Amino acid sequence: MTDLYPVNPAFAKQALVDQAGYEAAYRESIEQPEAFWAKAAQRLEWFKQPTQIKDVSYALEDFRIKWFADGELNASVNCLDRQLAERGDKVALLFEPDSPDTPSYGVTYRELHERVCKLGNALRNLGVKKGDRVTIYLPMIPDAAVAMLACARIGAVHSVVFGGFAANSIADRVSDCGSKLIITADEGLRGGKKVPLKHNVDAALKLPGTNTVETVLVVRHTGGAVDMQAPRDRWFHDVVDGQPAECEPERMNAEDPLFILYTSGSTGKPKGVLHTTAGYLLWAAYTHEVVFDLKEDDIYWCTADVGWVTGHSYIVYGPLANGATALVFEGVPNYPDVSRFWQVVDKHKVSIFYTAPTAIRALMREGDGPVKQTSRASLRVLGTVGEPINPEAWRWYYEVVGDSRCPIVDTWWQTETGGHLITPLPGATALKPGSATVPFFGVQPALVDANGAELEGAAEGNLVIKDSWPGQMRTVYGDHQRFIDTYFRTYPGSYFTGDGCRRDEDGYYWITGRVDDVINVSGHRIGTAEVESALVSHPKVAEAAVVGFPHDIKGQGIYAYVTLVAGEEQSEALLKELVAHVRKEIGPIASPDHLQWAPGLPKTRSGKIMRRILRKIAENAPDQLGDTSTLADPSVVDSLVSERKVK
Ligand code: 6R9
Repeated sequence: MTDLYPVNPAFAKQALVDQAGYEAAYRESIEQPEAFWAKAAQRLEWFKQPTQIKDVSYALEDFRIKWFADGELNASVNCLDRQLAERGDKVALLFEPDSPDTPSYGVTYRELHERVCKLGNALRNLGVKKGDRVTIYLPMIPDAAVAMLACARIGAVHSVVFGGFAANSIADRVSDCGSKLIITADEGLRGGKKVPLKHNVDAALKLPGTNTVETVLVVRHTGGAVDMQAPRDRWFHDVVDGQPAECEPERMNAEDPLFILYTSGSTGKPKGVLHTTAGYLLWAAYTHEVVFDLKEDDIYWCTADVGWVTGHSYIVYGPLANGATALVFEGVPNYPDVSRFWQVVDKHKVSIFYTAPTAIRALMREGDGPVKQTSRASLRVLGTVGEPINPEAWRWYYEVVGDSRCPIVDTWWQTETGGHLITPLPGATALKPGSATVPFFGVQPALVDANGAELEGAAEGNLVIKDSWPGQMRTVYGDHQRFIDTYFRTYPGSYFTGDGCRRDEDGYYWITGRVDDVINVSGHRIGTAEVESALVSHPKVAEAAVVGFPHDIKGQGIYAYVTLVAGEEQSEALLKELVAHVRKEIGPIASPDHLQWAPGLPKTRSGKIMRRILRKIAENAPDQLGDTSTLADPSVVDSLVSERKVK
């Protein structure tokens, strides 16, 4: 029997949505989607109200996804101008620096509006026009939100690249979307260490395909020395500070692009997930309010980085469209010590706290002491995102961090979905540790078997979503066919999530993890193909195969099998060199946790690598290898098993 944590009646009473409210709204959203979403769209401010609500077909020969197609609006107006009358002096962004010794400060809605307008004007002066792409490669500082919103204001499409990515990954993303301008900083700071952001941009712009970049704006953050190359590189403050504090917002069609965000898939290079303006913004704002039970006085903190979709939807667009106060944290959970998160919660009286299971597991390992030395009395709602949370970590989060007082919303969603799809509502949904529970309004999940047949009742299968929701991605930038093939061809008529899932007898959903060749490392998606191609780009590597394996803290770790070019010697030094090579090619998040020399890889007679077998060896479960008789050379398996060393 699974544990059930019923809704606290006192919480339900003050909540935006209780159980009856959820059930009624969910039913309406499915039975009368047009009426439901027409009403929901009223939470946005429009230049021109939409009259067309939903225009969707998943049929491959007649494919289209459009929401609010004749409406016009501007996302930055919704996040800023709209708040000025009532909330001009309210703190929009509360900045907590990497070091607790550096003063924190708040940026009000009025100040944020001014900063966004000035940058918007500066970008226009530099020739950035509606539809142009701008790459943002910044640390977790308020300027990251300013940069995103300034793009939105003038109709430029932002592409934020996570600060942990290396030069090659920046160059791939810049060249794929043909960015005209990059906004970066001299350096970032994380856990007391400097991240050479400008230096990485310089290296990226030496790589082929990046010559669309005309300007690099550099925020002076740490004051560290950087090379400024005239006329390309300009100090942000030189270009921005003298600009007028008003900037005419671009009138955007609901379906005009808002941003591109690259994410890993099972094949090839990362895909540019493209979100459009109205549907995305509505989804981010609506879910942010209802899922976190947001109230006017909440201090809301999401620990994600703006380089990921969670930072886009739940640090910038959702909270600001709702007029909330969002904390922006530059640092890491264990610096200067493992009590930092809870110290920050106390310092700023955080009431809603949203983080990843990997952080919870890492902090749980440090024991209850660092948590218990803080009060956390301000906390009201806790959230998790990024990967399945194991029930043990869930209970620790609930009992130790939340003092058995705060509901936990385990939010399942993806870069592609724009915002939460399966999630509890804290005043409406009884919780089960490890389950993302039930669908949000308008979301119709289903489970299918390998042949696409829908499974009824309690079952386990592949998770698909049967109809569109406003926050859905609209295309893969520059490759619409790849969008259709990746998500709509496997199970015709449905959106395929790439996740496996179980549904229990109460209709609760339990995500079991990716069913494709994507590894979820600390909540970050890494494609096995990307790591493999980084490894084989090393001159001494002939072939590589990469799989995920269970990892206590990270959820999954990266396990690489490497075959060397004939004549090259295996050595501890080369092993280190290859790990460093992957870090340099992709970034530290893709470092293999384990690298095993493989004189040969298990392949079928047609030459396909049998990853199923490699996964079992990586898991150290050689007794579960299954049928190996179809291999071209079954003996390679024995040698890999005997060479498997547990670290
Ligand atoms: C938001 C985000 C998406 C993948 C997704 C799934 C996993 C995210 C989860 C979860 C179980 C949750 N995932 N949230 N699995 N429970 N609450 O993380 O987007 O980086 O695109 O990753 O993450 O496997 O398919 P993204």
